[in-house]
Amino acid sequence: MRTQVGIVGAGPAGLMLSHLLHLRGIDTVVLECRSRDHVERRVRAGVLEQGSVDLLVRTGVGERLLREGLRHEGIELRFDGESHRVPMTELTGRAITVYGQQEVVKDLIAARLATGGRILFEVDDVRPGGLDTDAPVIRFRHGGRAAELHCDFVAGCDGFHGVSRAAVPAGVLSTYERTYPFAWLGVLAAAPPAVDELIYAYHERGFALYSLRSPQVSRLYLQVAPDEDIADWPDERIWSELRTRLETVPGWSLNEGPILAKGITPMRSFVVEPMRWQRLFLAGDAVHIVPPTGAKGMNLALSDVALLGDAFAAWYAGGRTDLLDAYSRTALERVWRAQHFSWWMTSLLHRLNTDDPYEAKLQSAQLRYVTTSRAYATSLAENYVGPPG
Ligand code: FAS
Ligand code: PHB
Repeated sequence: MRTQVGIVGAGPAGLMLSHLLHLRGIDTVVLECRSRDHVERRVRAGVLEQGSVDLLVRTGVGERLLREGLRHEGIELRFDGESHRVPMTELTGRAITVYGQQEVVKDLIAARLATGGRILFEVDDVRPGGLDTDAPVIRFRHGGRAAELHCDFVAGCDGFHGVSRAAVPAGVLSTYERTYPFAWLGVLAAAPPAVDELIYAYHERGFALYSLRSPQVSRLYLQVAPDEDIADWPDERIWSELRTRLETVPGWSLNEGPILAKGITPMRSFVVEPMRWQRLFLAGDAVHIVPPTGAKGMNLALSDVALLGDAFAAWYAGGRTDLLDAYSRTALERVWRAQHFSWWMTSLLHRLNTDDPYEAKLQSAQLRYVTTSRAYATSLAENYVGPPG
């Protein structure tokens, strides 16, 4: 097989890059190790920054997002028996949209297949090679047969556990990481959300988040120990803990309902630099991970490939290498801003060391400052809604 840009991974990064390059007349092939059904059903992120919404809409894949997405102009911080709204749109002029990552993936797959895009699902043994030549080859197996994809460039969009990052020779990449002493237990429930906007709750037993997917479906999270086993969390225990941590203001209660999905996600901050080696360009979770407290993961992935799409387009249009050469440096500026914000939001809202009363007092003081200082609230808001598109 032959293409111009070989893309490994059909998540938001890989699919969006394929779509953006198609719009510029650049041919791609996307290699995905899971099935189409799996990637379209995988429940993950839920919040799109204004810039991500604008990107999807202006590139023609935002029609269902505009119809079904839920535009939110604020979030709520809940602590010490109080609830405080951060009026993000009033403070920044921008909003967020709640729209499940799996919906973005469905829309992008549909758009690519409708325009003749080549996405090979259920491939295995993917091995990018020749990355330090001008003729890379991705070897893989599909349908039980060995295959080769000859291309000009390889985009590694295969997530944290993918193979692309590992294709870079030892000694080239610098790794920056932090692990956290907790994980998130996430549930998807057939329960009408009892919220108009997201609630981030700080509680002595741990963090809780009340999000949603539609007027009929709630998405909720609990801070749990890093080694928790989901088998130890029957539905009733989940709802009991959510009630304890969220029902802390008079007259308010959450809505329960059948749990459709539940899982535990580890928490880590992770970046490798640079985001490029020769003809390999890394994007999204393949090259950075943030704790989801700041709702940055998917948005960063889309931001990376928006840059990469412009850089490939400049190369194919006129042989320009300046944007390709600048990709890593430019992307990392946004990545590190999001890394800091995600760490800050996580540190603010989670019980980090339950034996340290001083830490809890600092967190309460910072939460009170966020909810009483317009300047500090604006700082949170502009990081949360993301930069202008
Ligand atoms: P992805 O991981 O989405 O996509 C990579 C793709 O590559 C996958 O489809 C994978 O199957 C494929 N792949 C992997 N190895 C391959 C190989 N060897 N060959 C071919 N294909 C391969 N972010 C938030 O903002 N909020 C959240 O609540 C949130 N929850 C999350 C929960 C979980 C369990 C996980 C893992 C992540 C969560 N994230 C969340 C982060 C998530 O949304 C990512 O930021 C987002 O998926 C990044 O998109 P991609 O970079 O495309 O990577
Ligand atoms: C979600 O709805 O899945 C979600 C929302 C906000 C976050 C993380 C996850 O910070």
